[in-house]
Amino acid sequence: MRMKVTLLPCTAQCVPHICVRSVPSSHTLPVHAIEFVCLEEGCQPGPLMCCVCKEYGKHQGHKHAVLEAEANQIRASILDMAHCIRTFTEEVSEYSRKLVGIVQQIEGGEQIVEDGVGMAHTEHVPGTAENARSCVRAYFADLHETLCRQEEMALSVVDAHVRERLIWLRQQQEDMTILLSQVSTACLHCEKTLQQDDCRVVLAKQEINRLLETLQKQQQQFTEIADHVQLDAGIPVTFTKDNRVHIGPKMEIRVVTLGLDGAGKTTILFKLKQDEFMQPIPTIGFNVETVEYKNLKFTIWDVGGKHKLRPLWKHYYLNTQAVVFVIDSCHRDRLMEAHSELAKLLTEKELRDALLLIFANKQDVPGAVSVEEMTELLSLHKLCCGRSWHIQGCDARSGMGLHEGLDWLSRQLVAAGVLDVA
Ligand code: G3D
Ligand code: MG
Repeated sequence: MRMKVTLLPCTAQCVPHICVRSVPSSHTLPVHAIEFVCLEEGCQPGPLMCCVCKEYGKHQGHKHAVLEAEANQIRASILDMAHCIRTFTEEVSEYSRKLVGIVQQIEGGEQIVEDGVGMAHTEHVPGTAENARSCVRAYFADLHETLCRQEEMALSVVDAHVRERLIWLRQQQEDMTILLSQVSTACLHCEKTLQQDDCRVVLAKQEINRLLETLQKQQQQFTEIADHVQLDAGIPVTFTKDNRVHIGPKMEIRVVTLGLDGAGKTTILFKLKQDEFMQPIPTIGFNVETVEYKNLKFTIWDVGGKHKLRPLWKHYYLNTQAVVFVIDSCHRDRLMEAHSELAKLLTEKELRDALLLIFANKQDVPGAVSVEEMTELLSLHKLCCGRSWHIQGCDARSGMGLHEGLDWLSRQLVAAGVLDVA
């Protein structure tokens, strides 16, 4: 489209040296039509040009454009800009609309709906805030229900324990009453015999001997029972992390120790039992030992790790609360084999809830793979994702790191703060 062009007069003193000299100051300055636009950077504040200032004046020799063309170009860019502004405005409006929508979705509100007979009525639409609150309430209601159930179960365990204990104690009371009456009958008999004449005393000898023999036996039995039974009214209670109750001074934990052959499983088991004399037997099938540690009593199954024995591992998984997986840290070329055995283990259904303690053993050997490197090389974070696991560097020969590993296990098994494990 061709724009209508008006040629403006040039009011500037475009050629002052000519104009000023040729025209007296009282006269009007010469005016010329504006036909060009100066393109020089320095002339941007006053770019308009007439043919005189183009040839002789302040724009002499400057790059320039024809006024009409330049004005058209500026009009085109203004149109472009207007288009951009429209798009931008639409975008901002759209965003604002979305913000309003999101606020409404969070807050919820009323909605008009039609019922079956075409009657409109308002209905409350819950927002995401309300949904989230309901979700939290449902979660805690469920948790509360689970806790109540667990509390009932724990109380029934305590009640059963108390009932059995009282039955046993009352039985003991009865036994002691009978025993006392037997003893007093015997004493009475002895006293009577003492008061009798010599013939009767001699004739009673056999009976008295039988009586004394029986008394001695009863005394022996009584001493045995009294030595083994701890008469204590205490009922020590411990809670597991899944809120089961354990009654007794020691909580029993079933642990299975697995790993490739030569990783150090048996050495670890023997080291943990170091206070007792142990016959070093090569692991053909398994070793099983009870290790008492703090308030826990670990029954540790050390299962042979040779290739052909590995299919047997699964027979030891049942009721296992923790798996100790031992890795030989100085045998880099067997790490991938260890990784694949561990990966297999973790897919076992029976070990789904078992804790996993990984012993990176033989840390005393120079060049052993560090705990950090092992974690990286075996991708443990990925492999053990979603279960309670811990990797502990150790040296089974000196025992370094073993108790730290057991500490971690006891912390995982016993509900925090319930029992002093120190
Ligand atoms: P396993 O039961 O897992 O098959 P073992 O493994 O306990 O029988 O140990 C295999 C070898 O590794 C043994 O060497 C043992 O002494 C050694 N070993 C175990 N733990 C360590 C450790 O922490 N450091 C070092 N340096 N050696 C360890 P032998 O020579 O007796 O066969
Ligand atoms: Mg062994």
